[in-house]
Amino acid sequence: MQLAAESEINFQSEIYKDAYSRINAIVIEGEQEAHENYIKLAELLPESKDELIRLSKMESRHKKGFEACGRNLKVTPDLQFAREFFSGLHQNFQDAAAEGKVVTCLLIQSLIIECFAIAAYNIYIPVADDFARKITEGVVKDEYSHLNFGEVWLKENFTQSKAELEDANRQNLPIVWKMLNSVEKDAHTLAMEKEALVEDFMIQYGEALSNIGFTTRDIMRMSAYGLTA
Ligand code: Y39
Ligand code: FE
Ligand code: FE
Ligand code: FE
Repeated sequence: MQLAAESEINFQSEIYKDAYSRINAIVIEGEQEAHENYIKLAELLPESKDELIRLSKMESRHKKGFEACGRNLKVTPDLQFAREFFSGLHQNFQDAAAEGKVVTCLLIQSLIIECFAIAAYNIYIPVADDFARKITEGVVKDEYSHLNFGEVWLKENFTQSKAELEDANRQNLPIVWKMLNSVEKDAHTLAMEKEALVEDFMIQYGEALSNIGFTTRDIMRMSAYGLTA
């Protein structure tokens, strides 16, 4: 594995900082939306309210950490870009929440977005500046616990959730591939390769679906949605 300290990455270059203004904004906006999504989930799942409020507070801390990473590099995050980046998943989460479709909300936030975060943070850590690496190492541990919440709830409610999960996967997985394509170039500037992001995402997401109760055959079928987006 190549470490940033041994590499050619110039964290002060205008090219790096320009790409960072978008990737850093995505992470800040993502953490803010994750904070709001867990508050909404706490309303939808009153029996898990305290735990979900705890997760929402972790997301706020993550946001503060990543804001500090941007300040450290003297980068202004492009939050307008980031809001557009998340708009598809954001709208689908809002629509599902309004209809009380808690399974869809959990698939979007606790499976898809958490797996996306885990993949991005795992790939970023070895190529991050020292300050951001320490922050991101702390954050990624939390994200595994958020993914675990979704896995445990969906596993316990698998039989009655299966059809809605398949439907929500079909609607939302293609959006993830579009999101990845739209940041491929900026990620590359930060020494994060799209192929590595896709691979890590698919491993996390496939493992999550397996833990919930889907068969290998189901997972193959579900993973194929939107790969050509
Ligand atoms: O649960 C969470 O904390 C997730 C909101 C954070 C999402 C982070 C999304 C990262 C995507 C970055 C793409 C970089 C190539
Ligand atoms: Fe987070
Ligand atoms: Fe999270
Ligand atoms: Fe390259």
